[in-house]
Amino acid sequence: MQFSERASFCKNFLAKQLLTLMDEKKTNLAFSVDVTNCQSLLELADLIGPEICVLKTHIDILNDFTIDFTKKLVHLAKKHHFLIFEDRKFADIGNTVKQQYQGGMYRIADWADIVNAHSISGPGVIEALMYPGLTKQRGLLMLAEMSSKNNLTDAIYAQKTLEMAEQFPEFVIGFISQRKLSNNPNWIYFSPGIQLDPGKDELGQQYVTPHTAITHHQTDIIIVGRGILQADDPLAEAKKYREAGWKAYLSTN
Ligand code: S5P
Repeated sequence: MQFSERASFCKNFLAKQLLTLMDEKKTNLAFSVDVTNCQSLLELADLIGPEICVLKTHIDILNDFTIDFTKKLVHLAKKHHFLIFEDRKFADIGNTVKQQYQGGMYRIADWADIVNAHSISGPGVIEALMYPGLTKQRGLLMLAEMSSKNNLTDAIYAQKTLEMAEQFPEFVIGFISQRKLSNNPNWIYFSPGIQLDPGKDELGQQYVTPHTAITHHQTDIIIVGRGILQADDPLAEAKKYREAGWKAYLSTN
């Protein structure tokens, strides 16, 4: 089913917006802009923005963060039509997570369209994020599986995460996973651990190609970090990933 058709099955506004955006912009590439200073992040977002549907951040690795930076990032997201995904991986009890989402110095709920959470602490984490999140038209991804070697997210864990998400379709938009988990077309699957050359890094990360992730594992969005960041020409490399991801999507439709 095409992304645009799937939008009508989504109960969350942002999920519909994302699927429509992907179809219109013809990209299922998410760029993981894992750099440590604000200026580099903004320059890369401006450069790679036209190629992507989602820009993924790790706000807590920036060494010169200011709230003003988030305003500039939101401006770039509007300029290039991408959504901002803060890869915060919330994993605590609901009461703590709610404060981590709305408060502190990062004020994530104010600028991130999408955040993600581990299911390890139970559905309270979703409820905690949902009340502030829905008032700002945000969406949540649940971490059902991880890309790293010997991780603990086995098939039972992934299935239980799916069942937890099924209780909150108005807020959960999909999963961080290595494969499709359900036949319900409303879920959007984001897969990290993607490079054009499969392999691994020295700290347990494992890579498959865009083709394998989308055609064999039936995921939707490829998350690429160092595959683009460490290239001599990040823009040219992003275009290669975009093309590989979109070609694989078209081959399944
Ligand atoms: O299972 C996971 C989940 C995530 S969100 N494995 C991951 O690698 N990630 C994130 O995706 C990770 O935190 C990093 O920001 C990105 C992958 O980066 P790369 O440089 O290995 O492509």
